[in-house]
Amino acid sequence: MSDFWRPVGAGVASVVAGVGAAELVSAFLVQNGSPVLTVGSLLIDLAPPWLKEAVIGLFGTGDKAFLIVSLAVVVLVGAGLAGWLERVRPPFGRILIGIGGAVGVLAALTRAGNGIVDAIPSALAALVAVLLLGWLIGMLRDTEPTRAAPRGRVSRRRFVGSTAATAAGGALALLIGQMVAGGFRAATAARAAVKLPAPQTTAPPIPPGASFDVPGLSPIVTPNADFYRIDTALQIPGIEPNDWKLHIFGMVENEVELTFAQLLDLPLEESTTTLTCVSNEVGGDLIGNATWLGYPIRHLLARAKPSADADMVFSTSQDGWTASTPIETLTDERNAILAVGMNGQPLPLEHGYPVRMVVPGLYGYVSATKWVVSLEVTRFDKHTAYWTSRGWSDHGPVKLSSRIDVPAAGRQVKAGTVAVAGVAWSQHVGVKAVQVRVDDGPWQDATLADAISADTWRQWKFAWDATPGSHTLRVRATDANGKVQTSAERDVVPDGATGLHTVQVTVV
Ligand SMILES: Nc1nc2c(c(=O)[nH]1)N[C@H]1C(S)=C(S)[C@@H](COP(=O)(O)O)O[C@H]1N2
Ligand SMILES: [Mo]
Repeated sequence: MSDFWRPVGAGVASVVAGVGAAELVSAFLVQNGSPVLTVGSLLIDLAPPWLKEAVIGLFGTGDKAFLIVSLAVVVLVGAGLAGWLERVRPPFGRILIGIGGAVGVLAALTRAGNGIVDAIPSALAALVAVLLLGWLIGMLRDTEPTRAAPRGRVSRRRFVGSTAATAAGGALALLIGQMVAGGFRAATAARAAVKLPAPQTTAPPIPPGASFDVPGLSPIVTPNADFYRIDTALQIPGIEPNDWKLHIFGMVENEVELTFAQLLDLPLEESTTTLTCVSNEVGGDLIGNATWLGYPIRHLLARAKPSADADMVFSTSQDGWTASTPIETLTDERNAILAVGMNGQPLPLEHGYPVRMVVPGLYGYVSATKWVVSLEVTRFDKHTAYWTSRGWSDHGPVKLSSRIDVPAAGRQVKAGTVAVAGVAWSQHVGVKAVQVRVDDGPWQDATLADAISADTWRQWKFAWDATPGSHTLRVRATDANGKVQTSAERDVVPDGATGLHTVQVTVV
């Protein structure tokens, strides 16, 4: 290698390693934050129409491949230039890489629907490349003969080896990142093509009186983008709906197999159900309410004919996660469904696309299997599921609970009438009353919004005549059977937290 190619090689190797690290991280962390594709989509948006048409005219459906190849060439030439610059005019090489990273960050931040995390991969790419370039060019400098070390302090072979290793490591990371992200992208594309059938049975309309207009109060139906997400999936399973199949087996008379197309052909029903995580702390936000489209699991189990001594259904997701659900909650009249739709959309990938379970009245860890692929009819004494083998209770009915949304804890509010509002839930039982207590005063009735059904949370509000000073607000709910929410404080392990949500506010 000549004096020109050595620093150029160091530049290329550093940038390949930076981009590789970023693609790997983006595949796992951001799912769609691939820096190269992000910059590509920025360019597509910025390109003048005549250029787009010319490219499509020349390359047809290969236009995107052309774009990516061109982009790769530009990045590699830039990387080589950065290496050379860093050798002759430091730190301009590293500055050039920084500029490249800034373009990626900018592209990520301006893409529709992106947030700050989507910028992480590009920033990471630049950081890794800058550090590696500094290291490699430093080593290159050390290969020069000096008075003290006439053959250089570092051998050229060592520099070349380090450069090659850097490039190879980067290429490997890039390859793995692409492989991992590929399944996800394919599933994203397939999801966009899914046409959900109209429900045979529509959800009871949400009564207009189910919602109060109080700023800061949780909306009665949680938008998909705001729905809490809890799972063990480091990488979201990317399932092609054509490959999806549900297998019902175990203690049954008939095994049942169901494809996605067959599921969509069944008379689907809509229902609104509030989902809660057992790990939700008192006052926590691991709860959301959605209108689901799906097929009752009881009908599928009726086809399979479970044996009389089965007491549990063991569901498994594509990625191996499992849940054990009491069989009676899947065979009784409640809306336990195999869901394909969430608030009018195919399930979002992170919420279980293409098919998940939703069972009113149970915490998610014993019922809400996302990416579900099999249901084994069995017994609690034969199998333990993912969380139940880690110390959580094997039955997980949702506990009666309530939350203050406004005023938020630690807030300052003005003296006078202050709207206190929140939500209360006891899925499949229903909430009958909510009360608020200010400091050591009496429990006072809050106004309840109309219920959608016993399976959903209910909004409540209370007009508080706030006087200056520091005050404590507490809330408690009463369920449809007249049971009052306990004030006893219990941790989330093993079967859900109890205690009253308490909020401190300063009135000025
Ligand atoms: N495949 C799979 N399904 C899963 C989980 C999981 O880790 N993997 N977590 C469960 C838990 S603990 C909860 S609370 C709900 C959360 O569903 P959401 O992420 O759609 O809100 O999914 C359940 N289904
Ligand atoms: Mo959960």
